[in-house]
Amino acid sequence: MSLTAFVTGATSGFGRAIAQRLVADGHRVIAAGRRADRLDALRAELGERLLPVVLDVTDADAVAALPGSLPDGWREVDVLVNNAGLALGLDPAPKADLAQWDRMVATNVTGLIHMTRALLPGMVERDRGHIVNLGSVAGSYPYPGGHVYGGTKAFVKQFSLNLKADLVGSFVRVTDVEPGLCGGTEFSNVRFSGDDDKAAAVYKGTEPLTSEDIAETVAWVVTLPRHVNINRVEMMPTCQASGPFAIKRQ
Ligand code: NDP
Ligand code: 8X3
Repeated sequence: MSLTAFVTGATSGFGRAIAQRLVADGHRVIAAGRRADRLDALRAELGERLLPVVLDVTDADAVAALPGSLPDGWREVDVLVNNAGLALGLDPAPKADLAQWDRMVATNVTGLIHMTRALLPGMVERDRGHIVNLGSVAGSYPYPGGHVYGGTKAFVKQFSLNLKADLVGSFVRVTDVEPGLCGGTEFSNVRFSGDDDKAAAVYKGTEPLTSEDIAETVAWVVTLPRHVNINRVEMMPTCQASGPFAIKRQ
């Protein structure tokens, strides 16, 4: 069955790979992000089964207007992939930049809930749909400097589970995909404000997850029979594990 998916943050990393994978599998994708040139390139690469939509998920008015503003034939969204998101900084909480904290909340939490609220009613009305959220292992396991980023992803996890509680009895599904260390995206370049050497050092000597691994997971959960809901998928590369408690001894 061919699906119509709306993928936020499709200009880079996971979002782009998810768009590429879903189109390759015969689905149609509304690809959203702020960088229009990247969306145009994706459209040139993938053809008419990809619809580029320039969208900042923190623009509440633009998000609220979405259902009515999509072109005819693209309004019945089967799958929303809430992927747009970012981490900013890794300084300890007392030194962290409050503006960066606000931006993470505005994008990872407020943007994600507004997108969901905009597209969910149509799914419920059609009794068919799937919200796939990009959480993170950072939403379950603490690490120094993870403060607000991890907090936003813990929100995404619990919001996903609570959405499911409201949707039980319908055929609208909810999945939280929670990756760990994943290379080949702009995630760390953004986190370290364009310091590419610092970003590259995060992955040095590792064999991290790839965007294609995440796309594979998304492609899997959205094509399962409608009676199967994968609630959470926690993924780490083989080279990663959760750490021990920190204990400061005298
Ligand atoms: P990238 O930085 O490569 O991609 C992030 C995407 O989000 C870009 O396409 C960017 O598009 C988009 N985006 C950011 N802010 C906004 C906004 N305000 N409005 C619309 N789009 C926005 O990162 P990843 O692909 O690695 O990350 C994707 C998601 O996966 C994020 O939610 C991240 O937290 C999560 N994640 C990442 C992991 C990793 O290790 N890479 C691990 C676990 C989770 P544009 O700038 O064009 O708007
Ligand atoms: C991204 C993974 O460990 O950098 O969510 O927080 S981590």
